Amino acid sequence: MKRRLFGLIFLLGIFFGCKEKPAPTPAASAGPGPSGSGAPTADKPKPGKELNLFAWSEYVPQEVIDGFSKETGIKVNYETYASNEEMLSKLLAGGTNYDLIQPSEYVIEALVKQKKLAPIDWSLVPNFKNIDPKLKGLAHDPENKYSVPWMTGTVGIVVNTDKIKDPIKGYKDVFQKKYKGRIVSLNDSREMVAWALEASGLKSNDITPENLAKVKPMLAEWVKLVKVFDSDSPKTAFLNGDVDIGVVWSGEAALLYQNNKKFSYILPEEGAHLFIDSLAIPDSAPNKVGAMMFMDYILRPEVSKLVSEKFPYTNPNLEARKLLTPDQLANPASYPPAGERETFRDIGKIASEVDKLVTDLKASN
Ligand code: N2P
Repeated sequence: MKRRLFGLIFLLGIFFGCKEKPAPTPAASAGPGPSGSGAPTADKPKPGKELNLFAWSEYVPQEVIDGFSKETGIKVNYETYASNEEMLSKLLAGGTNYDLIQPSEYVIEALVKQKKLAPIDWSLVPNFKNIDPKLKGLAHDPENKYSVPWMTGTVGIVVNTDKIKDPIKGYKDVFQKKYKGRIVSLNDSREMVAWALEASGLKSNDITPENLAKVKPMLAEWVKLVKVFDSDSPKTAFLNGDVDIGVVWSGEAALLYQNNKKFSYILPEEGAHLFIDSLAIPDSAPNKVGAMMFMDYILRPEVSKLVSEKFPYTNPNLEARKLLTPDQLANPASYPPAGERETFRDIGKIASEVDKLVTDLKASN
């Protein structure tokens, strides 16, 4: 286990530490941009027979995979991960054949800088038009060349209000001694460091050696209070009655709220951030055409609706949103009040320090 973690931190260090590569020559598959007017080619490029999808756990409904396979005859192999860093370390270690990955914005930003993603041929992904324009042209993919938003969301606090009566407003109210052994937390170093920064009045992207040293004592206290670290399915600890409070992905919170209104969702008052998880194609992908077909398939409103039903994050597909029920749209975890929220940025080589800090604190607990 230790060796694996060391390997992960080492790889992240090398990856994020790399200098930006010089501008690439455009890939042969690059087609017109989403707003381009390139004429469709007469012969459609042919996909490979299999598609290797490497995506977050609890995020891609089997029904969607089956529907795609049935229609196209392409077999989908779905492998899961529970953090961006886990995905990156496997991708960078090589020896894999991933056609599609599903990173968050800060990892897309890093992968784009490192020229590790294949440009998308938008003539094969016309349904990109369904994506909320507010999610286009953002810092991680300014020219919309490499990524298709899957879901967006926030990270917030869930409270079982049958069990906890105190008002809970922010991270500091969660990580209190009196709740020791009743807390679930995402098992995610970048997230935890961001919470501690926000709880210290700093910005989630202000990750410097000094700021890491500043939040270390707070994080050391926090990890001692946590009963369950789980990024895959933190809702389970609530449903089993193992915990009464915690910090989780908004989609997990939405499922809890759907199950029982006693599970309330609170955006931390110290500051909440937004994540944007997108599909992207590694430059080494053997089946790029199949990957783009999958992108277009999940962008169909009726398919995207299935994703929202199973995993109720914030759907970035405006046409799909029209198909959701008033109840789904009223779920406060799925569709929180609008607000200016930061997204994580690529922080370069200090990413490995973030991982090491939290990993070490957990190990010494
Ligand atoms: C889905 C995880 C959501 C990913 N299980 C948050 N970036």
